[in-house]
Amino acid sequence: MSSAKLQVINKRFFLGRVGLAPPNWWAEAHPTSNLQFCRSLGKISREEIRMSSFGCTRRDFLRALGLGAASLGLSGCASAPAPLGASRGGGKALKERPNILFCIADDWAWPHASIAGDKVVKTPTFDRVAREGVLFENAFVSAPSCTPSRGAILTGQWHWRLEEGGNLWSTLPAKFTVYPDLLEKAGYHIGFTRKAWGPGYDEPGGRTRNPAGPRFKDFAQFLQARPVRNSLVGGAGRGGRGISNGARPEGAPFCFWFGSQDPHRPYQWRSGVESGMKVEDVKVPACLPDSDQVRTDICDYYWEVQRFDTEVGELLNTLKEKGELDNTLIVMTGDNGLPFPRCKSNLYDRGTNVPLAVRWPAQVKGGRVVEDFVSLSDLAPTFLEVCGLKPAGDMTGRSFLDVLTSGKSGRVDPKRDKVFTGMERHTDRRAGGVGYPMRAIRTHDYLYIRNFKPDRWPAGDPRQGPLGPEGYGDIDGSPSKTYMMEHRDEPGVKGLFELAFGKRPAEELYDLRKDPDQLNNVADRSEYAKSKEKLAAALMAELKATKDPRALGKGDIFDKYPYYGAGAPKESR
Ligand SMILES: [Ca+2]
Repeated sequence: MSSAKLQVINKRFFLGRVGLAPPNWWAEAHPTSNLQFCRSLGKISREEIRMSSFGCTRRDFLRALGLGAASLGLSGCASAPAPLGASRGGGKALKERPNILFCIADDWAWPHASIAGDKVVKTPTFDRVAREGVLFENAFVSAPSCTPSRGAILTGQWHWRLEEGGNLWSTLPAKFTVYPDLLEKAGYHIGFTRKAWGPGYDEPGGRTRNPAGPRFKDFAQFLQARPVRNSLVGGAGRGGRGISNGARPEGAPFCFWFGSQDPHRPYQWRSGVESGMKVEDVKVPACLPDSDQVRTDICDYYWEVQRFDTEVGELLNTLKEKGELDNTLIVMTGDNGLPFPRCKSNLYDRGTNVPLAVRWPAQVKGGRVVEDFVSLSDLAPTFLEVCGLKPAGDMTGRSFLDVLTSGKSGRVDPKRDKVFTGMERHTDRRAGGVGYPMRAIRTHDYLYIRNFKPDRWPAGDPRQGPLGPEGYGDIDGSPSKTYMMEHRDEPGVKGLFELAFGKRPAEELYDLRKDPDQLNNVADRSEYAKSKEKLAAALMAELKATKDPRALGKGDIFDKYPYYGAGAPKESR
């Protein structure tokens, strides 16, 4: 039976078994077992399907705001239309703080949106958010892998600072502050639905709930102003300080995380084509071979991108009905690139450059396209500033609220001329369960990658083995992967196969002015020696300044952390 067929069967099994939307993240460490997924879901149910009888009144809420102001150093009230940061004081102004709706797709890459020029995928909601807000062309994840990418978003830190949280299928130690907790302390009603931080386990890190907050069945339930019973609602929070019992206190602003599992694999084969997409119109990324099978696979990916887009559109409609659309800061983005060879789990743009649009008409002039570099680890300090709070002291991300409110397009902040990315362990599909450590600096003209262990296989070991039916485990099982493996010796595939599946030198440099697709490594060419030296120095300076263990000679620790995904030794689960 083919891998694609198995994936579809697995998806149906889950739908019937748990009665939820397809939980694709289980397949992150392809292949895994149904039993294992259900066990992990059961774990979530035990830990997170808990209700608190604690009610939060309006007075409690306002008191919480006051306490938050004292302990967190509130700079003032961001109340429209007053200038941001202006202090107006008083509960009323605090109450008028904006809501935040954070919508994150799973494995959605730039530029796969119609507003970015893609002729096949249709993303009317993203286009609207971008058109009425700000579209960022150069938004990059910290790591092109679910868990560390989401950890960086929540903590506002580079993922290499997050210890175990720098790896896929890990835990996020409780000592790392996350923005939802800070907003909750300041009186915000917080929560998430579907995929938040993860995949991984909260408990080993000392947490009693997902770092994104309490879990809710959906956005409508989250918005209810009365306690919710008999539902997937998170617990009271660690240390007894949590206040969420599912109720939205009257007048409280909210911060909600909508984590779609789209367009993570597996896909329904030919779902895109059967919905009317034409394979001949697909623009195949240059790192992939041009074949009907790959084009069909891309259409299936697009089909799930569209499902995410449609669902976010429904959330916007809900906000409009409640009269809260225009004082809600809405963000649409993705956690890493598309799940295809040399894309996701790689530091090339198709792995790290994600769509990002921000809409907040109360304070942000729309209709703008910004070229500044933004890391998704900048979101946490941005959210905090938007809500009148200061970033936590350990955050390495930098608020881009000034860019949002500048009213400008193009290159706005000269300091935002570069971004950093990195990768530790994705799957455990190398001998010894080690990762493929890399770090990169991306500027407008160059992409420089440092591979710290060039003797290892970037995409996972090629061997067949008991851990999976095929090797190269860091590449999600897919029709495109299968096609490349089966045609690896053919002209038109051979070179691309080597780039995606083969080993790589310690340094890679791509001249984006001549090679925007990042296929020709010029790291060894003398005419680039000076540029390479400058980029390498800037990269290492940032890594050292932010105490990256990999740059301090202590990077092997990342390979020693437990891996909680499929195929992991029993004792580490
Ligand atoms: Ca992902």
